[in-house]
Amino acid sequence: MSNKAYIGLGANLTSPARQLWQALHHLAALPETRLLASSSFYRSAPMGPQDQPDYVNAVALIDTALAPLALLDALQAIENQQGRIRTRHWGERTLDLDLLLYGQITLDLPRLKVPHYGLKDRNFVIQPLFELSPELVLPDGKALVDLACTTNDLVKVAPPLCDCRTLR
Ligand code: PH2
Ligand code: MG
Ligand code: MG
Repeated sequence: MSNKAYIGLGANLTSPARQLWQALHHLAALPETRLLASSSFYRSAPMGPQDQPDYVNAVALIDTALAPLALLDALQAIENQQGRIRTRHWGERTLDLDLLLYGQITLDLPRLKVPHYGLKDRNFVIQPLFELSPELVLPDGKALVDLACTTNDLVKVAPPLCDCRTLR
């Protein structure tokens, strides 16, 4: 194992918080992977089309031996298992799992860009990431704390999962 990866979780359909809990269980059950921590769950207004429900977002930290593309396949399998249907761009979804960071690796493949392209300008990613790892430094040398959001448009909706061993 020993590749630390951060996964962004988001949902705005069919009991979003329940979708996130279920996704955490699925992450914990991935082969060659341990779920180390989850942030709190945060509610926020939708980015993109406004005629869709609010989102619930969180970030999980895993330790994995899966290579980045194998991990991406596994994340997409979990999305599909939880009824993901691809509709419009930035549209509503039962579950979105984004590979945000994989150690200090930078990847620019047709299927996968790491760090995730939206990481730096989405409060619903930065805030839960900061909750988990306030001292995080991105592969480009930028400290997460310097991206910290000034607006406070996220509302905490669930306490942090302090002990991820209950999900193993
Ligand atoms: N995801 C989207 C589109 N818009 N808005 C919020 N607040 N949170 C999301 O996770 C989100 C979004 C598509 O990935
Ligand atoms: Mg996304
Ligand atoms: Mg996605």
